[in-house]
Amino acid sequence: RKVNIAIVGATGMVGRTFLKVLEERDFPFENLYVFASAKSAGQKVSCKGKEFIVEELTENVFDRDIDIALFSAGGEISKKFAPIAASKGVIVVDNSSAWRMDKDIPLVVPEVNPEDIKWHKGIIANPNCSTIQAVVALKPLHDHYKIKRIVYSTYQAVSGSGVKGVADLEEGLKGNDIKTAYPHPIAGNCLPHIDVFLENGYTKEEMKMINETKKILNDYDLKITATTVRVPVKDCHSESINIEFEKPFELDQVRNILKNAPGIIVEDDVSNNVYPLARNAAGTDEVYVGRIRRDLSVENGLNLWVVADNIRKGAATNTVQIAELLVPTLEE
Ligand code: 11C
Repeated sequence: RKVNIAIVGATGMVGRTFLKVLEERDFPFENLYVFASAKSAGQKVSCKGKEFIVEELTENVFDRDIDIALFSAGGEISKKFAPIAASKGVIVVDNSSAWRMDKDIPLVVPEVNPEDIKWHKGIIANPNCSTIQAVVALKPLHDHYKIKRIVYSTYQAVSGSGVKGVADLEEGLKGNDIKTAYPHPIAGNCLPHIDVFLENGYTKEEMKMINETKKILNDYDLKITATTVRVPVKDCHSESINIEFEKPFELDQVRNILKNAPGIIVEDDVSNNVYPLARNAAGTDEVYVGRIRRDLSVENGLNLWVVADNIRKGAATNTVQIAELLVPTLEE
């Protein structure tokens, strides 16, 4: 069925990528509406060869016939406008962190827990980028060997901070250390600091990875710790993931499970220097897994290196994939 779709935050980095991904995947929309702040109203964006004029987001915009709205305009906008849209019969797929840990709201990665869209009450949350790529790799292994403990160490791209992060890196590389997104220069640095610090000493990004992983894998017994680091890379988050399983495994079987799992490309041939790289993953929708090897210090331990495009699979593509799951559920 052809659907009417809306984008909230259409002029932002993720919003523009929504348009690109809808076009690339030939998403079956009849009408597309694009909304943003008053500041961006009147701008033109394009999708599938047509131009669309950005309208100011107000409470009334959802009065028209919209089936699905993809939101990426920050948590405050989502908190206010997602319930308004849902109350008017629009299904919201929200890319912000506003609703992710709400127990009445599904948190979905289509390769991992597509069944969770069934219990939505009008809002579905899209996870944090660093969580999405991790759980795509972890899910098939959890199904086979049952994960006991995870240690995440991330190397995250500046595009995760939006245009300011990218500007800080680009200017820094030219020798101009502007600090619009971070408290320290990002060029030539690794900052063990993503989002704000919490009372427990972790950053919000670290706690998002811990809490969202448990919710998506629907396993609150998992023991997880995380250190998230911003690195001077423009696009794609890279992650070292250390896993301890309950059951024993063979490395060949792990490789096969990952090769056959949805959304994953295994790149693991160290004799030829082949392993996932941010520059290769940029602009693609898959999750790349390599450096597959035993953790020799514990029983049933495994190490992985996992890379994905944080703006695409980590945000826009995952949100559009959720919308694709919703299409067959819409009433005629
Ligand atoms: C980063 N993960 O790389 C963040 C960006 O909760 O959706 C996405 C924040 C979020 O800085």
